[in-house]
Parts: sequence; C-alpha cells; structure tokens
Amino acid sequence: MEFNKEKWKEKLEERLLEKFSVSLKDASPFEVYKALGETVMSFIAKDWYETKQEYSKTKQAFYLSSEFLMGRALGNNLINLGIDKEIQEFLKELGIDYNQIEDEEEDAALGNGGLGRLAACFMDSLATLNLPGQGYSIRYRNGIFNQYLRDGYQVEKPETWLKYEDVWSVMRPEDEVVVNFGYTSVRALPYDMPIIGYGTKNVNTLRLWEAHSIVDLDLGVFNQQDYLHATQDKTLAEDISRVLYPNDSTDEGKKLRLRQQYFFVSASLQDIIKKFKKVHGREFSKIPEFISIQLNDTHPVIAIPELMRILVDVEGVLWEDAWEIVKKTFSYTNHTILAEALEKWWVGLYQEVVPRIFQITEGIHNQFKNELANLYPNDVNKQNRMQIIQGNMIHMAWLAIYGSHKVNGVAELHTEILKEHELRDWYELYPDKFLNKTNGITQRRWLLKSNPQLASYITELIGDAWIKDLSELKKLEQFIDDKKVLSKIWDIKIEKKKELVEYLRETQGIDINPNSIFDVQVKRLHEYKRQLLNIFQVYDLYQQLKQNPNMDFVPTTYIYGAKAAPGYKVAKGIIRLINDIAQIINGDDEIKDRLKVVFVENYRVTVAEKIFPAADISEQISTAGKEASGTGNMKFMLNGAITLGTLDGANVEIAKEAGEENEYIFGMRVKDIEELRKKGYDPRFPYNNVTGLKQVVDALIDGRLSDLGSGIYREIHSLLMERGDQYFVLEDFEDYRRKQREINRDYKDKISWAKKMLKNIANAGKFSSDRTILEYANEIWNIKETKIK
Ligand code: GLS
Repeated sequence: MEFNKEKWKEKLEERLLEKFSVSLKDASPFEVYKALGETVMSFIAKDWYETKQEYSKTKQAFYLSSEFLMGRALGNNLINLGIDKEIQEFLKELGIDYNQIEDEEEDAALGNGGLGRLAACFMDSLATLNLPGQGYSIRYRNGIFNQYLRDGYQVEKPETWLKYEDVWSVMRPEDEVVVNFGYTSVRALPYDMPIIGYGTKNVNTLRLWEAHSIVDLDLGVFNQQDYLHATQDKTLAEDISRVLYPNDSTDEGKKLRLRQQYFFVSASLQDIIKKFKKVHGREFSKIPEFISIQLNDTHPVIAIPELMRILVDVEGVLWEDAWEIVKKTFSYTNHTILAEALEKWWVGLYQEVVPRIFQITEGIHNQFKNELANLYPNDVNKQNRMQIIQGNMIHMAWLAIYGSHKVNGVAELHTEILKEHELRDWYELYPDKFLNKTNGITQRRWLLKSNPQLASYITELIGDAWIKDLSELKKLEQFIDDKKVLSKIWDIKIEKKKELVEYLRETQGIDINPNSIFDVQVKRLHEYKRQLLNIFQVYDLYQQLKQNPNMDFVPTTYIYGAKAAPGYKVAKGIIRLINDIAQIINGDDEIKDRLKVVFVENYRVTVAEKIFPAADISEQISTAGKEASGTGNMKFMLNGAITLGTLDGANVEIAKEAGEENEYIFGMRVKDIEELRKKGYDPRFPYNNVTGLKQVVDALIDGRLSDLGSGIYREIHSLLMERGDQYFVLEDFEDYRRKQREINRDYKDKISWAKKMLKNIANAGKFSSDRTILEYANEIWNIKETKIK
C-alpha cells in the first residue's frame, strides 16, 4: 500500500475527533490504537469487498476450526500492508511511541496451542498467496485464560479481549442464521475479521460466530420482578460462545462443548450453502466443484451429518446423491495420536443435544456397517473396530474418515504412525485417501515481525524474496565461512536476548545474564512433552555445580513458558516444581549468574514473539511418537536456535533439512520405545543405575522440595516409580544430560556455533506455512490463485 503521510494524519485526526472528541496531541495510547486500527480498516475496505466478490465466482476452501490463535493484529497488518516503518516514523514525529500503542491491543487468544496457532498461520498464508480460503470459528468472549503464579502454582483468570470491543471485527447482521438444537434454537451472529495478505491487495476473511438468544428477555417474568429468570434464555444461549475450552488434545466430554461444535459448524454450513445458492442456484451436484471444507481435527466433524441434513431435509436432495457430494467436499486433518483427542460422544448426550443430527449419523453408520459386512465378511472383529457407533459411543474420527476424500497427518513421522498403527484399518481400506502435510509457520509473523534485526540483515545479504518464498533462505549457505556474517548473526542474537532480558526484568522483576545460554522450552504443559525431564536435568546440574564449584561451565538460563489445562493436576504440579526449583537455584548466592531458571508467566503469542528470537536452544524433547508435529520447533529454527530434541514429529524433518550434525538429537526412537515396551520397561533400572538420577527423583519426596502440602509431588513420584513412567522420562534422562553437556562445551566455540545457527536459518525454508498451504491447495482443495487487481 502506498503511504501518504498527510492522508493518514488527516484520517487519524478525523477518527479521534469523531470517536473520542479528542485531538491527536491529547489522545491516550488506547485512543490512538483504536483510531489507528479503524483507519487501517477504512483503507482496506475496498480491497476486502473486491476480494469477496472475486472469490464468490471461484472454488473456495473453508477451514473449520474450533481454534484460531491469532494474537495481535495491528503490527502484523501494518507489516503485511508494507507501511509498518512509515507508521512508526510518522507516530514518532508526533511524539508518540509506537510500542506503547501496540501494547494497547489484547491478544485474540482463541486457541490453546499449536493446533490453533497453525490455523492462524494458515490464514496468513492463504491471503498472501491470493488463495480463496476462509476460516470459520466461534467468537469466544473469553479466550484462553490468563495465567498468574501464586506460590509457584498456576492460577487462572478469565481473558477478556472484547472488554473494550475489537477494532478488527465487523458485525454482519445481514448474514445472521438460526441454529436449531433439539430443545432450543439460537441466533448465530457473524463477525468478520480481515486477513491481510503480505504485499498483495487480497484481503481474506475469518468469520467468527457469536451466540445470542432468540428472545432477549421474558417480559412476563421480568414484570413479576424475577429478574434472574427473565434473562435465563439469554444467558443459556450466550454460554455457547462464552469460553474456549482451555484444554489441548483432550475431550472435555461436556454437553456445552458439543453445543459449541454444532453451533459454529451449522452456522458456517448454512452460510456456505446460502452463498453457493446465490451463485449456482440449486445445482447442488456442483458443490464439490466450488466448495472444499477442511475439518481441523475432530472438533468440527459434526459438519458431515449437518451437510447431509441441509441437503436432504432442507433442500430435498436424495440421500445417495447427498452422500456423494459430502464425500467429495470434506477432508480431515488429524493432529494427534493421543487417544483422548479422538473425540467420542456418548449417544445419549448427542441425541439430546442434536436429535436430528443423531438420526442422520445413525443413517451414515448403518450405511457404512453394510459396506463393512460386504468388505470383510470373515472378519467380524475388524467390522466392529471400524464402526462409527460402537456400543453407546459415536466415534467422530471414524465418521470423519468415512465422510472425507482426503485424510492427512501433520508431519511425515506422524502420518506414517497413523498409517501403520492408529488408522491402520482405514489406511488398508482407503490407501488413496491418506497423505501427509507437514505443518508450517508464517515467516511474516515469526521472523519479519518478531525479529526485524535478523530479517533486515537477511534481506541485506540475499534480498527480500524470502518474505514470500522462504526457500530463498537457502542462499544464506554461501556465507557459511564468512566470519563477518557469522559474527553479525551472533550479535543479533545477543541483541534479541537483551530485549528479552529487559522484558523479563520489567514484567517479572528478574535479572538475567544476556551472555548466558538461553535454553528454552515453551509450549503447553503435558506429560508427553516432558517438561519434567528438562527440570530434572536442571536440578541434577545444580547439584553438580554445588559439589564442584570450579566445573568448566558456560552460564545457562533455563526458560519455561507453559499453560496447564485447569483440571490437569499433574501438569500443574510440574509448574510448581519448576518454580520451586527456580526459587532454590536463583536464591543460591554460590550459584549466582551461572545458572538461572525462569518461568515466564502467561505465555502467549505476543510473548512468544519476544522469546523465539532470543533462544539459543530449542527444547523439543517429547517422548518419540507422541508429538504429532510441533510448530514451535520451526519458529526457533527460523530464528537461529539449535534444536535439542528427540526424533519426534517435525524434529525429524528439521534435522534432515539442517543436517543432524547441526542439532542435538538424543533419546529413544519410536522403534526403541516399541521394543522396550514389548520387553518390559522397568524405570527402577535407570533410577538405580544412572548416576545422580535417584537423587533427583527422590527429592520429590524426601523433603528437599516442597509442593506446599498439595501431595502432587508424591503423585508425580508414583507416576514415575510405581506406575511405569509412561513417558520414559527416566530412561531418556542420561542421554539428555549428555547432550546438555555437549551443548555447554560447543557453545564456547562462537564461530562453529554461529555456523550451526546459519545452517538452521538457511534450511528453514521447508517450514513455511506457504509451502504447507500450497500443498493443501493443490493436492486436497483444488483451489487456484485469484489475485485482486
Ligand atoms: C497438536 C499437536 O499436539 C502438535 O504436535 C501439532 O503441531 C499441532 C498442529 O498440527 O496440533 N494437536 C493438538 O491437539 N494440539 C496441538 O498442538
């Protein structure tokens, strides 16, 4: 976008006056933020409208996801419009600090972790690539909770991003629809957010539905002065879009969750079909030619029977014809093999919430049951295993695979595991449905925005084509022996570390040595991600430094950031444990400045933007086979952090791209774990034989550490020692510690370390979500570039 300073100034002043009756020089940062946001919205309005017009004529992909972890929009939008530096400069001239303005924006935190952030990165890539793709989800009033620490324990407080409204949303009452549940109906009111592509006029849309009651107020009851009951319907309806389930990869099994899913899925499908009919009339057989719908995990899978309902019940299409349409329209992504994430609904509950949808689901089930009987007449077990309704449970993943034309995993290893194990029966039946789509991240947010120093330097070296084609980074390899380049990369890292140090000093009052190694693990707290393994190593290291004060050791800062699902006690215990150990180590004067442990409170997208650029080590230490992909690993890599990881998820591909010698790979492989499981794993073996390990594990229960009486440390101890250490923490400890020492030695050789950094950056090209999205577009959705002039 062309930047015209006078025009912006005029618009901004006009907005401030109209909206707040204030002049530019007297406006508060909040007022400036709002006015600036609205000015951006007014400048993109025309392009947004034209994008919609163009897309309506062509095939579109719709991404149905219960989560979109967008973070802040202002900075990203300005960057994608190509006017970020100009705006910063312009505000500076007016005596306004841009950073202060940016900080007025709350994160749109409508997601838990990787799954939701992936959806957000996909939106950015779709728009940037001029691809007709739209997101659909729920406009949760409260996103993922805000995390506070009290005595080292996590405390949750509601997140309230809509408290002062949101400048980036436009309400569209003309597109309101009604969603019918068995017992009641609610209004679904859409709000659209523009998704501004980088360096293009295309502006895509993320449509979020808000739930409202049909009747606002029962006047009769109100007049009897029973105020609470008078608004009961309203409250019940609004509950649907009240809060995002703060749970990653587990199925809450709550009625409200099913209502949420059906609510946004039904509203979205009604919307899609309404728009289709406007252009194509009743030629429903053309739906797969113009519409592709991606089911992001099992959460929106109820879309399959819902589209059947719309076609059969509402539009009068024959069941058989409708089913053909459905199968060609949907595709499904699996994001985890954790069994608890493959949603299953109890028949009774499903039937109560969505009775008609239950009948249709049953119809689909019966149809498939017959197919199975014909396919495997001699294998009743297999027939039973694959049925959609088993006993009194409905298997949403099975429904998804049966009703889709494509099924994908999110990294090569993950897809292989799906094909060979979790979904083996299905892969045998439908080999052509399965394919891999390794995840990616958008370089616009995760390098250009979050690390402008490195971004400019890269552009200085190889030009700026990488912003739209990340494989360009490969050209950096020519500088692998260039001392000047290597030392500059190192210096930028130090600069980013200093910025993080400053942030942590301001927000958490902690002092960190910017010349120490920043070893970082940021992600949701889960046993399989093994934050426990990490903190055990730190505690062991602490003992060693105490015993051997002259040990040759580069000072290291261990940084953690993680939210735990509120009901996940063990995860919360691990947060306490990290903070407990942090307090001991940070408070020990003998250790001062050599070892530090920091738990970053309320880890979220905006904080992630400060952390990834500052990391030296990227901790990706999940039990092999458990992390479907990971995407934080890619953000670290792109910013020159070295992976310390297991061969799990996308780590495998990261090591392949950058060369295993440029990462620190340790621990059991998937097949080692299978073998050890078969043989019988006894955690007492490492416990008794690995030096120092017993000391660490016992600290949980011998009084050296304290859970303040909650009993959770004993529980963790028992999970490891008596209940089989499911995640092989003790088994992998020794190898992990060995790698940690190796890192500490290697870091001293600045040049060879910087070479590793450069190798990682140069080979991060594959991990752009642009690459991922192009694969989806070409191999699953069959959508084409549609550029706005
Ligand atoms: C997840 C996986 O756990 C991650 O490994 C993956 O990167 C992400 C996106 O595909 O999806 N699945 C899930 O339920 N939450 C995730 O973050």
